[in-house]
Amino acid sequence: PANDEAVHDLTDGFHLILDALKLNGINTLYNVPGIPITDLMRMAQASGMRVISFRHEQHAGYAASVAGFLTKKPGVCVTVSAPGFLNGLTALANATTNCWPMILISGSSEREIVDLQQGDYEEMDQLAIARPHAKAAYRILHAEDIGIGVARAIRAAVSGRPGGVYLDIPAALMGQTMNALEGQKSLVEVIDPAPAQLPAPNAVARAIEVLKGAKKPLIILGKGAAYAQCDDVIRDFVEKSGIPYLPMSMAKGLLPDTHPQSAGAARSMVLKEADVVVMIGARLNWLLSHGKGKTWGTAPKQFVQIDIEPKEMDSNVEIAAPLVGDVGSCVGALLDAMGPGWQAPPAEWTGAIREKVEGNVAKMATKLRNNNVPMDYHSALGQLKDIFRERPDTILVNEGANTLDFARSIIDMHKPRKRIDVGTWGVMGIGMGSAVAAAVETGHPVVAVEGDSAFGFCGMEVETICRYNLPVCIVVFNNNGIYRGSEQNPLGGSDPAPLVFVKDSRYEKMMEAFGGVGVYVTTPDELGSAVRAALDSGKPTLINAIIAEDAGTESGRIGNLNPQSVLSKK
Ligand code: OXT
Ligand code: ADP
Ligand code: MG
Repeated sequence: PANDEAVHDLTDGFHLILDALKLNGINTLYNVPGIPITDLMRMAQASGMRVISFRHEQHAGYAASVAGFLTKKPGVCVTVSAPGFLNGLTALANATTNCWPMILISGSSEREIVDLQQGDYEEMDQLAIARPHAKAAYRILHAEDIGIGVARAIRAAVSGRPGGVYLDIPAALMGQTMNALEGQKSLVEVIDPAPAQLPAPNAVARAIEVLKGAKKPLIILGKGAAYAQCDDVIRDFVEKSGIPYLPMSMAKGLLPDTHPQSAGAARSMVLKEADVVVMIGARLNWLLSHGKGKTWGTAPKQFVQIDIEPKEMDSNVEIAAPLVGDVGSCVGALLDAMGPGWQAPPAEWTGAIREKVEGNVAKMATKLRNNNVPMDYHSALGQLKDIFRERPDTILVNEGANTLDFARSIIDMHKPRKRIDVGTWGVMGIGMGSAVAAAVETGHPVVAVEGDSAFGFCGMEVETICRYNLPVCIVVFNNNGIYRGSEQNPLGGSDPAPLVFVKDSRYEKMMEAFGGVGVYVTTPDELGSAVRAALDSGKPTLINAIIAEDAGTESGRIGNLNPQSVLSKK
């Protein structure tokens, strides 16, 4: 055994991992503790890091991914081996799909035993399993490699198209020792982890030519544009060009949804009629009907696309003017190249859009003021729309089907990166992890508007919210089920239909169980008061908002994606 003095000169894997993260500005860890990472989490907290422990790794992982989206630094999730790792992997895959930087660090069993499949405690070849779901996957076997291993993980997560990175840390690594001074020297502070990527000048010139030829131009802003945190440049480009813009859901608020150039309330019309479409940090995936078909009308279209990922170009349709680079540099270059005296788009185009927007907004407004009991989505969300206008710094987390789709179009966002939702996969269960990360990373209050099904995927994390006393107000839109709670078992047996839950479930009591505030509301006024009270107090609150069972539609606005049986009609 080393004498006291010798131990003083030593560092170990535990400390090197934490020091490497802190050296790179990572000061928060989202985790679920257990063998072999328990002491790592204790030491992290003792060293001044913020350690947020969840009840299930999936939510710790979603929190890390949302931290990545909000901060442009990789959010870090730490899990135990095999089952904990797999729980976290869902979130890592989701981060990669959404292009958000995240690092999943999982403890693992000993290689010698795993590789011979000798049945170790929580044995699993985690590195191999993570690789196809991550942007990169690494394992560190020696304490002296921790500095480089963490640096690689960080750079891989945030450079180019951001994504999820897996970092495997075998249990034995944490206990390995080395000379403290040598250890400190082995750490790497990543220099310029996400370097600017400038577009080629001829690519900029080509894009300007295409834009100049447009009679009905349209800008589409995606969550890559929100991630880029170059809000002023984007605003200048939109305003100087005079081109109407359509925000994808998590790009809402990049410019306020009430901006006179917003075409959000004329979505179908602008997609059909536009002749030149400038994509900024948005992909032509399913959410944009792959850039073709009925949604896009019959008029010929040209696309200008700004993306940091070269392979994104021509992924679904031809891109007339690809601009490969980071959003800030590309949009900045377009702004410069536009020069003075840029011609605004024809007034027939912008005027027609304005007319459509105003018509749709007015039509919507009449639905938002009803006082039906039980509430419908419109009357409930009308209240929340007012609250977000009054308190524009509040972060909205949103999931469900009808709850998601109605909230997206009804609640205006007024500032960038205030809306976090189900993202590219349309995944349920992101709510509580996202709410925790939003509160922890920004300090702003959070309102999580959750379908009752969506909430069920992550509901146990209300304990986490209470434990850390976070300013999170959860509103469960309780319609007794998935899409609608009114369905019956066609055979009339005692089993309920597959989509329905226990009637009149008292979700608010879950919050009370952990010391938070629970409220049961049935009217729009009660809902509005309860949310305002929650935001004023900053106390963890769950509002069980009763929505009419039959107010929703199958799959919200994407019912067309359900396969149809010719044999049975719904
Ligand atoms: O222009 P038109 O006329 O077309 O009108 C559009 C806009 O112009 C207009 N608009 C406005 N009008 C007036 N004023 C304003 N301000 C305004 N703004 C817009 O409104 C319309 C609509 O506008 P929008 O939304 O922009 O346009 P549109 O056409 O909808 O856009 C298309 C899309 C595809 C971009 C958009 O719809 C979209 O982003 N959709 C995302 C959908 C999505 O991801 N859904 C979630 C998944 S659904 C399903 O998979 C569910 N599951 C299965 C499951 C999942 N997902 N995950 C896991 C892990 N397991 C299982 C489950 C279990 S949902 C679900 C649970 C559901 O039940 P809940 O209880 O949770 O929820 P409830 O349904 O509430 O019961
Ligand atoms: P949305 O769902 O909002 O349409 P997507 O997730 O489909 O957005 O698209 C985001 C796109 O933004 C991705 O193709 C990604 O490569 C790109 N992206 C992310 N960050 C940047 C950045 N800083 N600069 C340029 N492109 C980026
Ligand atoms: Mg529901």
